[in-house]
Amino acid sequence: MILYDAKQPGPNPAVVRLFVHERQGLQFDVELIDLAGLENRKPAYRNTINARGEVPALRLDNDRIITEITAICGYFDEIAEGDRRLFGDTPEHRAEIHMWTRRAYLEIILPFVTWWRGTDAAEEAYRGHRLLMPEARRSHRLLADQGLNQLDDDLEGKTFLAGDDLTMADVMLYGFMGTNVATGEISWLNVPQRPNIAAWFDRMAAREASQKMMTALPARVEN
Ligand SMILES: N[C@@H](CCC(=O)N[C@@H](CS)C(=O)NCC(=O)O)C(=O)O
Repeated sequence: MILYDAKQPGPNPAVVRLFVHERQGLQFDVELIDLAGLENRKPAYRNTINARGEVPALRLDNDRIITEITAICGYFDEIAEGDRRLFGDTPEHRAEIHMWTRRAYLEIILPFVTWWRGTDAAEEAYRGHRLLMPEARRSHRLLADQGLNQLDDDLEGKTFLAGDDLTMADVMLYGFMGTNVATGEISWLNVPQRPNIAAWFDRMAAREASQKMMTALPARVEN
């Protein structure tokens, strides 16, 4: 099994790395794709790994390719050794984790990523390989703030998004927020005016796995 990870700390690869470090019990090879050199947009990658030109991607032992970070993390959760499942272990818990993962993505991540895609930094990064929407910045900043305000209320009295234990929902949100706060390109994501998110963010940032997610995985993962 091969995970195509990014050489650079993009948020989507960071989500999978964070998942791998938190979940543990996984063994696979890693190949690094150079996003800065647009290796992911070249025919060799698009024709044999991911026609969408995106990273990460997972090649199974039967050569089948799985893309989309929730699908990759979900697959890893099923096959990993050990019983610390991050997608939940009962139908109710699984549903709750899916609910929070989806809310985090739709209400917060998608709006702020769309906002970011209207910046000069995004234009420079994609160099014409993605449809950017600078005209959508204002509305998506409002949407992201609305989602963050709601989450701040929702987190009152809670340790993690879906309760007392870290789950895929936290991995999803922190993978995106942590990488974007680190680059400093989205200064309004984590602010003291949203104290419950700020406390959750600090809790996440203090974890060893969160620090490791900024670095590409080694050529072989055996954790
Ligand atoms: N829908 C994909 C998104 C993956 C994605 O957009 N990855 C970024 C890195 S953070 C990428 O490959 N960007 C390079 C590009 O689009 O040229 C997923 O869930 O995995």
